[in-house]
Amino acid sequence: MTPPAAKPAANNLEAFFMPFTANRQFKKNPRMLAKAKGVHYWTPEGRKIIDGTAGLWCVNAGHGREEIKAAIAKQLDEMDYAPSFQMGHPKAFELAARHAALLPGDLNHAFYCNSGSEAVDSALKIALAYHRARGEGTRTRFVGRERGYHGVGFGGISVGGMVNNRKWFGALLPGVDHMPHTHLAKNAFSKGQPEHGAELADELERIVGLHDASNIAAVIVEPCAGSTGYLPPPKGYLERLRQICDKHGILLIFDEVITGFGRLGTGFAADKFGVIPDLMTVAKGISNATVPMGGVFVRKPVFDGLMNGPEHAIDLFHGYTYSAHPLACAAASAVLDIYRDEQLFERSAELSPYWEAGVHSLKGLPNVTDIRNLGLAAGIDLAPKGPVGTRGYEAFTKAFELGLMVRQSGDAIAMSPPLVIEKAQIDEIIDITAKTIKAVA
Ligand code: PXG
Repeated sequence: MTPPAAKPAANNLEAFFMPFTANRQFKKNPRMLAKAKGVHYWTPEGRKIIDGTAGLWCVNAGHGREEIKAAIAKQLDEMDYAPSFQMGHPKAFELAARHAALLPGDLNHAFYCNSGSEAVDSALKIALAYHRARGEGTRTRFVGRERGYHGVGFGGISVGGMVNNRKWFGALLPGVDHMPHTHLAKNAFSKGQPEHGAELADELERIVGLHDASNIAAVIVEPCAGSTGYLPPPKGYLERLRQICDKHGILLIFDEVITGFGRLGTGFAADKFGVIPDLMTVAKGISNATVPMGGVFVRKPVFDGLMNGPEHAIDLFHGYTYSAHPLACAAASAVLDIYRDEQLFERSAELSPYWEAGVHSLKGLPNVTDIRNLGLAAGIDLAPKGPVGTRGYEAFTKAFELGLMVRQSGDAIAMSPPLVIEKAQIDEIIDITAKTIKAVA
């Protein structure tokens, strides 16, 4: 059958089953984006929207980067696709070596996939296979955290802790425990890392006491929780998790899908906090969202632990058709050049105090119950009005109407502008956010 000709979007909204969207509501009153450049989007009618969220926390180097476009186009000319199973192409090896050099400590092997969700499931599987390869195959349990977001695969929703992402889907992974989240009322309006809550890491000891470490494969946390409304870790918390994992031979996985590639003013949260996980998941900023890509960075001992089988045998029975896709590798390499040449991680650090002052200036506006920030991102809690999420959704739509893109999680709004943002544009974001908050009072 000849595929039907595409109709203009405005006449044809029905067929697209939109992800994480109130489909019927959206289609009655759509918010369309048609063009993007730098830190702005434009609607089809030509209305300019400042991108307060780097897309979905992913366009760290700003939109429409010519260097990335050129690298992708060149790669497409040279070779559109090559398999990575028992074959290779140079860009994959080049990219992995560059990532290894960029990452802290001995996080020096890179496994590639196509999204953060795949990265999480890959990391969980690597953890299981590693323990089994060392003769500790009883280590099958995972520990996640309440309010954690680790994508939408069955592994990710099982270790994740966001109720709506779990409750609809019945068959989660067995053998998962959750530590408590770290969103404490007594930390309200903290600037940067909050003072209270390091002791919440000790919950891991309680879980070890319940199951015994010999049954636990790994702990996974976002070093700074993103989707739940941006929760920087309490001072000392991640250090304590690392110590407890070391004591019990449990692998520590940092999900850096949001924090990776400059969001916190360092390459990775691991650099920021001086805590090196055994496995790190990334996506989003790895390719500046141009070509979908995710990855798992693996410490040397974990990689080596999987290299002990017969040399002719496959080391890990896991991978994707598009693992290390040539277009993604070309894009990711061009992105690394931009991060380096424009010193964007450093820029993110330099702008952070200005950003912090800006977001905390919103304290005192109606219904603002907490403001949190770290690096170039922030979360603002608004007091609920009726059912959870009502005021948050109103704020999200109001901001869009006023020319700003924010993210909503329940009644919290989160912001994470591209790292190329200018101070005057930060002022504009704060100004529109203030107007939005007043408008939804
Ligand atoms: N881990 C973390 C920490 C994430 O933030 C994923 C895994 C999954 O990545 P993929 O590429 O499979 O979507 C994410 C994704 C939001 C929002 O509004 C956050 C994400 C995705 C969409 C929206 O906060 N994070």
